[in-house]
Amino acid sequence: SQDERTFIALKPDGMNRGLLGNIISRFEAKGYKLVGIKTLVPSRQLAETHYASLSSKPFFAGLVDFITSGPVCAMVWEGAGVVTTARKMIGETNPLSSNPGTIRGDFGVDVGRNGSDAVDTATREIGIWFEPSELCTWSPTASVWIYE
Ligand code: DAT
Ligand code: MG
Repeated sequence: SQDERTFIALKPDGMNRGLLGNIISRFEAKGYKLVGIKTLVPSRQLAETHYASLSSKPFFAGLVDFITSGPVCAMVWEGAGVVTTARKMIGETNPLSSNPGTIRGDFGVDVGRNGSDAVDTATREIGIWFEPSELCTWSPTASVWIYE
């Protein structure tokens, strides 16, 4: 459905490299709609909650150190199939396995970007990072050119 939403975060490496505009442009050009965005340095508690499912992994502490080390741009994007399609646009977790044309494939960063992997994960992640009042429900005037 057209009101499917996903959570997308650009981590400190991408923010420091000035990749935010390029990444927003890709989702915008695709026809997806930005309904929430903010820049913050996440607390350890926020990071640990976000990555709770990875807490037993050997890289967990390093991952939390990294994502709390600088600014993160947290976004919510909306549109048909956005959870699955955004994952495809982002590429594989390992940038070396990511196809050219994907964000990770094109920018080759080691831990570049994160996008929800399933609709239920997306709902959980959006709830961790955003208050409902921080999300904007709107209809772009271009919708008629994007959806039948
Ligand atoms: P994704 O970011 O593609 O959703 P994930 O949820 O499995 O991947 O992992 C979250 C982050 O953890 C990922 O962006 C980078 C880091 N990570 C994953 N696997 C890793 C590994 N084997 N070694 C180091 N960091 C890893
Ligand atoms: Mg993930």
